[in-house]
Amino acid sequence: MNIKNYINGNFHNPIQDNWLDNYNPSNGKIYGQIPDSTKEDVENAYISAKSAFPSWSQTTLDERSRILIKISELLEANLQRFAEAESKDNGKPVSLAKQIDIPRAASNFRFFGNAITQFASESHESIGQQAINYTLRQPIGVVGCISPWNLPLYLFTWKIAPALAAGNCVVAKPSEVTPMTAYLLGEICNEAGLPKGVLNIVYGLGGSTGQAIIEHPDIKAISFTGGTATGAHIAKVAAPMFKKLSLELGGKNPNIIFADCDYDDMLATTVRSSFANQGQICLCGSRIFVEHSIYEKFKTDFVNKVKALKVGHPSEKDTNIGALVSKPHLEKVKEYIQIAKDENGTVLCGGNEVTITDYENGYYLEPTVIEVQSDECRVNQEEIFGPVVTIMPFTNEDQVLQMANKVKYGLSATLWTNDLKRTMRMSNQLQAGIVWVNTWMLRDLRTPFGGVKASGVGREGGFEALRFFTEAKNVCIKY
Ligand code: TXE
Repeated sequence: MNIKNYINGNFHNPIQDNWLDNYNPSNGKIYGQIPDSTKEDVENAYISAKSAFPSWSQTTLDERSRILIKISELLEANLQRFAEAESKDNGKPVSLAKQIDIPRAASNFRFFGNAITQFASESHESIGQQAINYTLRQPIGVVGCISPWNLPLYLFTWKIAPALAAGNCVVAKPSEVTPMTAYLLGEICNEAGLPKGVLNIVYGLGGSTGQAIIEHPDIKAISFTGGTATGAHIAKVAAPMFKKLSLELGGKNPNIIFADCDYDDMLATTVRSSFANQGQICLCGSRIFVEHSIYEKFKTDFVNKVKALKVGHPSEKDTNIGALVSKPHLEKVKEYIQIAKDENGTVLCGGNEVTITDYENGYYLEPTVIEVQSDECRVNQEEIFGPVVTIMPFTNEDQVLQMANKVKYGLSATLWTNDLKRTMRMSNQLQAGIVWVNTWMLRDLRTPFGGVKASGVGREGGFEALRFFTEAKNVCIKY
């Protein structure tokens, strides 16, 4: 199936007629092609967005909200089709896409469709100066949204929905590795009555299509989720043009387990926070630190549970771990397992590729647990972004806090304890944008989402996202 650029409400071949292959990770086969879009395609998308802006930015909140909620309903009505498409493109179990990716993509549209009706700005009376100030929150114009391959539709819509709700028009690019559900979204937007040109989706490589978006002089804001190196590059390109930037980048998140936690809950959740989506979630707790007194017990129980996870074809109902997203990514993750061995880490389970009958060329890897000797080894410092976690014991709060913070990243942290004072102390001191206590990935879309240090700048979610996608203008009236 060939994917086409979605520009001005229509589907177009790329101007140069160059195409890229699209792979199915579950069997390693090419199953379609996507546009290898150039600067000219991006320019067309921009022109379409620019033409739609005057009208869209003046559309009533009621009307914008109605359309966004309609998109959400149509996504829900097409759950099975979208979940299967996401799984085929990404390798994730269909069951996961059905339970998480697609419902959350629908929630993004519903949430921001509602949120915009509640978004208000401030007014300040300058007492004694006979003046009143009020702040306008105006849409920026044409904005760029660039998303990664791990949660394709979920993260794509996480940017697009607030951008549209705030009255902007969008030029968006999904990852070239997982373009399919973005393509299907175009059809749904038409069906929902989103006016032509309000959303434009171009497909292609980061270095060319993505680059054309970030260096476009009139695309004034970029919302990006992806690797830290790409984020740094985008910041460099965007800074001299004074673009607004929201960058959600990599993570190497600590999962800190104290002996006083609810053990069974912790164990079940830790399996999930380690290996959900084949470990390809920026929020996964890939560094597990366990209090010394329960370390040996945890090690045995955790490894047993991980060994019981079924690696299988994404369409099978009992599959826990599907395929990794691409061959190069599989190779990257395998390299890290070798690095761990070279660094004297002990592979407690996993570490090998898995061959599945009839799908021998799929990108399958066993969930892998590595016991490390030092928190400073490479596998404990660098983002692997696959089904690989490290474990090591700690003796006290100060020590684990220091280890948790001693990485370049700062996206999320998970803490397992029933000690309230310790919870408060540690939550204050963990260098992260998000701290989960006795849970993981429990999301409320009103909360700020993003990281510190090399995990990015800016916050998404709730009114933070609506603030990002608007410019504040103060009007001061003397009376
Ligand atoms: O991401 P890229 P990659 C991490 C993870 C992974 C690593 C690299 O560790 O192994 O990043 O993954 C677009 N201008 N994360 O290489 O390249 C690209 O086309 C504009 C964590 O796949 O950052 C895609 O749409 N755009 C992350 C998007 O950026 C450019 C999720 C992300 O791809 C561009 C994914 C450019 N010059 C990977 N170059 C998370 N935070 O969840 C690339 N792109």
